[in-house]
Amino acid sequence: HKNLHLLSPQQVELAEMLVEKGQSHLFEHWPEPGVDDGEKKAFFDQVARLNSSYPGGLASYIKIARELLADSKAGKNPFDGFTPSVPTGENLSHGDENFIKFEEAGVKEAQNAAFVLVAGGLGERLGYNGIKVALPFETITGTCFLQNYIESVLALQEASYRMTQGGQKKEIPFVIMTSDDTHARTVELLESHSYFGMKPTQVKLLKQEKVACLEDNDARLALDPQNKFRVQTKPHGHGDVHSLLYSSGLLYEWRDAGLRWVLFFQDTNGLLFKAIPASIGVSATKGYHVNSLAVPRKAKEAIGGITKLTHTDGRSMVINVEYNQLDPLLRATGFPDGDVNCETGYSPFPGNINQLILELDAYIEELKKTGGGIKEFVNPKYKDASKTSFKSSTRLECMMQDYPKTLPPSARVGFTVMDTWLAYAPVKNNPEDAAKVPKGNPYHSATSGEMAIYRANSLILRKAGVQVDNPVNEVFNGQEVEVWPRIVWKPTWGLTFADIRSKVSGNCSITQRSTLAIKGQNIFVKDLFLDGALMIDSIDEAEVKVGGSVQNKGWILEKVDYKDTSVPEEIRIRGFRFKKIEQLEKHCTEPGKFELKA
Ligand code: UGB
Repeated sequence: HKNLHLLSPQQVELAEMLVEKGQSHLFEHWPEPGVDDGEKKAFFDQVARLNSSYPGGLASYIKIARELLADSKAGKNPFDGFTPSVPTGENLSHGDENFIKFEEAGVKEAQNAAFVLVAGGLGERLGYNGIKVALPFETITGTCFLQNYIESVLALQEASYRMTQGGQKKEIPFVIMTSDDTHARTVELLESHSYFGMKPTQVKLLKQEKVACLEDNDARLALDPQNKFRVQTKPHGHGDVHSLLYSSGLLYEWRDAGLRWVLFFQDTNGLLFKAIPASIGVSATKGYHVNSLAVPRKAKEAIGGITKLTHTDGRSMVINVEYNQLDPLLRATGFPDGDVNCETGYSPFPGNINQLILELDAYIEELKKTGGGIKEFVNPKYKDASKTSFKSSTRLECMMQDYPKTLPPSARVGFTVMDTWLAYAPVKNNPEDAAKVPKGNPYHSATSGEMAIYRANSLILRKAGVQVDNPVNEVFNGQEVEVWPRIVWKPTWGLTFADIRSKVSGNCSITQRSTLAIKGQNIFVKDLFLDGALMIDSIDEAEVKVGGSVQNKGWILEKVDYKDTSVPEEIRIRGFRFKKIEQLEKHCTEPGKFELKA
């Protein structure tokens, strides 16, 4: 009370609300007026931010926290009354007629889509010091994830326009959700690379705020251990993306511009855009309000399971059950073995890769009701079985894939299963943890993430008729991986399978020790024999035919240990680097037709 005169009327109101909600411990230690007054004001500035950035304000946050903490203490099962079963969805097989048909439909429809990248996470499991989107997704060209995403969206935009000639040329909106942990470095990455070729106005950044930490079951807010004039805060989770999009007004802008789809995706999946065209095609053809991308899941893999939940009262929904909840849910509902593989060698529940396609109109209608608020959860780490105190403060969290939980039964919620090799290779685990992953389960590391790009590109070229050598097995950073020929291309070269098939012909073959980089839209590979390294670069106005026999010493994969700090972090976390001995390099910088016959 002695300090009240320091505060504005709005801040006084906030202080009263906090006292009323059992939070007076936040001020108990405050000294006399005149001491630390600046800090006291800063405290209220922070509280005002925490209040305004949460739907319903702090009062609502505290109320929900008390309820969820009470449920957690009582051991209440969040799936009470629900029985899980395996849902049916669309299963796509890369390269077959159906897949090609969906890809074509998807590219046509892509100009009516907006892309939203959630990149507010620090990636604690990976432990990388930079932001994850700045990591190279492959180290032949050193292209980072963000560049790959932006170039893929631009390639889709062009391809979509080409397919609907005569229509208006649209820019596909690209949104990045950041947080205090990633915002400044994301802006810096974009600005220092001229937005990787995208117009700066086409990119929008939305920053998520952290939420207040809770120190006990009464949801008393925790003070920051470093500064007793601040509330401690932690990330609220990727679910924030919905309320941020809604409050930004972008959804209405997009609807007015005639858009139909919003695609959400994560920070480190270098394969993702190989699956995007076909999955937009599925959404458009099936008229799905919600379409989640999935891959076959190994039991206990750290990806959620897409599950049909049927309630005793008759309700049912198809929803992600997060990886830490699937096992207890199964055990509690008559599956005593829990999360295990079935006879196929995989979990019967498809694995959620958190790539969602939402139909814009239905999305707006839902968000009008919820404001984008997503059902939250709390995961306190208790000191002991009495569950009365926590080891460290906790907070409410939410996940973007929980969006369908509030949808009416009439909503068309589906999912699309693709081959893992085509669609999913995230970089989430540090080398030490990856090496401990049970044999047969994916590592989800920088090593496996990059090797997966080479495998996918090799397999796709094989399907397009190229003779690509088999891989060899090698161990990097304690992880055994398949090493395929190292092949990469720019998204403008091969966005869809039909594109790729139209660009390779004749008798082509690539040996296992080869490295190939195709960096130009109109590069046509015919009768090429590659045994070494070949890099071709061309401007869009050039048409280049490449063939003949290329043989050189090539690029060698050299092992590096992740503990060797003399090697840059983004390289040593993969366990290898390229030693460039010899290569054939061609740059076509003039418009016109060229033939390169080695
Ligand atoms: N992220 C944010 O933008 N803000 C946050 O506050 C937190 C994260 P993780 P997670 O596909 O592999 C998810 O940490 O949460 C971004 C799904 O829940 O990489 O453990 C962050 O930057 C799970 O069902 O993953 O697991 C990143 O881009 C499964 O599908 C994204 O959110 C799994 O991903 C995911 O964050 C998967």
